[in-house]
Amino acid sequence: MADSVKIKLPPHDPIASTLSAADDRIVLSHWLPPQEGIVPRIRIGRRWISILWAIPIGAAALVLLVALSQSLREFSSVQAFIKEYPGIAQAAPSVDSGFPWWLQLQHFLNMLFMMFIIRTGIQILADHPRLYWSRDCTPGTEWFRFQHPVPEGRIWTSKDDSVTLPGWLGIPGIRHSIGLARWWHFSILLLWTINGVAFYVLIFATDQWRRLVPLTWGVFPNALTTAIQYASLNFPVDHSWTRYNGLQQLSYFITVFIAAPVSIATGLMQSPAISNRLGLLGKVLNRQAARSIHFISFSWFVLFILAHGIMVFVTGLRQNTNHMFFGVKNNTWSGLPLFVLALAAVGLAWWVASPFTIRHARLVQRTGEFMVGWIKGLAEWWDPNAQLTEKDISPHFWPNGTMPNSAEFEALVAEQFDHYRLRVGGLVETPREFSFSDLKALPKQEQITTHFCIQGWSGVAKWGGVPMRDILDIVKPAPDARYAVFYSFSEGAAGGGYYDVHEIHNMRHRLTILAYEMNGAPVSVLHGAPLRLRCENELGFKMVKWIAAIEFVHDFAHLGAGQGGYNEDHEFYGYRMPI
Ligand SMILES: Nc1nc2c(c(=O)[nH]1)N[C@H]1C(S)=C(S)[C@@H](COP(=O)(O)O)O[C@H]1N2
Ligand SMILES: [Mo]
Repeated sequence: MADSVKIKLPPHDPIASTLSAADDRIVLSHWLPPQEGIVPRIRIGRRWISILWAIPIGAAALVLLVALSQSLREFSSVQAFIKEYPGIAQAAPSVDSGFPWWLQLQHFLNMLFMMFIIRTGIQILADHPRLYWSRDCTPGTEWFRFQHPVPEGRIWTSKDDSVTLPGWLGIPGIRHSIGLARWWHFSILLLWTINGVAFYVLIFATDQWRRLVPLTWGVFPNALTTAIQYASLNFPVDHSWTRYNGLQQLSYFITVFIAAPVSIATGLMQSPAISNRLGLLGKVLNRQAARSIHFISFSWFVLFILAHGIMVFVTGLRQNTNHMFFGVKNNTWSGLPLFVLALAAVGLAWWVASPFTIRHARLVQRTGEFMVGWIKGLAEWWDPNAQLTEKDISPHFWPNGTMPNSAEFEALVAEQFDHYRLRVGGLVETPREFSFSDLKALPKQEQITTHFCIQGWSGVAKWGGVPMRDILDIVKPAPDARYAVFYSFSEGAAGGGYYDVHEIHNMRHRLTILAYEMNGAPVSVLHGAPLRLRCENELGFKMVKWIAAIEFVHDFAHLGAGQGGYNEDHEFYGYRMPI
């Protein structure tokens, strides 16, 4: 390249030689060993109840419901009520365009996309298998978990907490494969959202919206009588070609116009760049609240898909598949083969998704970066301005990562970092070494902010340290310096030095600091002493702990496996991670 001829590149910081190459696929022997979770539990008060209870309770409730509905229908008043509200509101306008081809296509795509979205969503959840309402994620305050209680009396990192899923359930099922699951989740979600927007436009451009949008209060009594009729196993007359009954209308409406947008919004609100940007909304609907609502919305989708799937079969498979897979209103066999074909396509995708992801992990990462990298790039420019107050500081702050274990680092700890030197070099006018007291002599900045770990937990702490912009002013990066590389004293989980790359504009942000204090005390070794980065619009893994050196570079392709950081190289994360 022309510019590399012009400028003489300074040699890399010596620590760069500790970086390691990485596999382009998941090699299980290099990966975190598997660890089983437990059957999901929900906390009610102080008791943890296994969700397996839903099976007998649900079955008993179903039997009771059938018996109750059947006896209800004996009453003449109920019969009159059903006659008045037979299932479809009298005033509901009918749809004249049947099931057009675009609706069939969108329905199929939706089915295919949902398979990926749901499975990768569960995979993402398995990386921190606990749900909370409060942003600090203190162990014991969860309302849902499929992991044992957090062990006491030992360091239990968030990686220790992640669990393995079966490969048919999660994508790719492997423990701590959140990086890959997220690429799928976000890329397919982008397609799903495009499909959804096209669906909104098309249903309102035609008369199809009338199927889904209830126009009178009559939808409620009609939904009730539909439920009674279904539950009594004496189904109402089906008019799906032109009009949906009250129950269909309500459940479809909730799915399309409530659950889908709620899922998208609460998904985005789990991102540091977005949550920190939303002011009061980001505080009230903090990351854990958003994550819990995201999960509840997901549960609605799963229940809806189950119920919807069952109804397709029990209310007339041939007629239903003729509607949705062939667009005809008759009793021929035309739709069924296409339905079977569609199921086979989804089944095939289901079958290959996990093995493909394990084998072609780097490809999944690259494709994901291509699909949604631009959205992440845009989000990086959002100004993360959310600061909290002392009373928001979390009583518990999950630790994460692999601790340094070199003799060099131990010696530094033993003499309380007296001989610690932070090297700052690379493409800068004045490379420098800072002693710990040099750094402390610079103006100190304090901030109370939320930490967003990619795995799902969050925590609030007060950080104190040196603003990166002041370091930049001292060393003066050259005009062609585009990234700052942070090298750590520690190795990553699979060996090789831990490092991470940041866009230089993020280094000038007023909340980007090299923290040496946490909650008013020196940062502990567990949390990154002597120095750890705070960069408030990125996910936690980008905030390197135990910083040994900072280097400014034009490009990072030559570092490690070239992906822009240790987790990017080894765990297939993206180097821009504001979402
Ligand atoms: N050197 C180094 N820095 C690291 C890590 C690591 O493994 N090594 N883990 C990262 C991750 S994934 C997170 S969430 C945060 C955790 O910081 P904490 O231990 O203070 O919570 O540190 C980040 N910095
Ligand atoms: Mo993390």
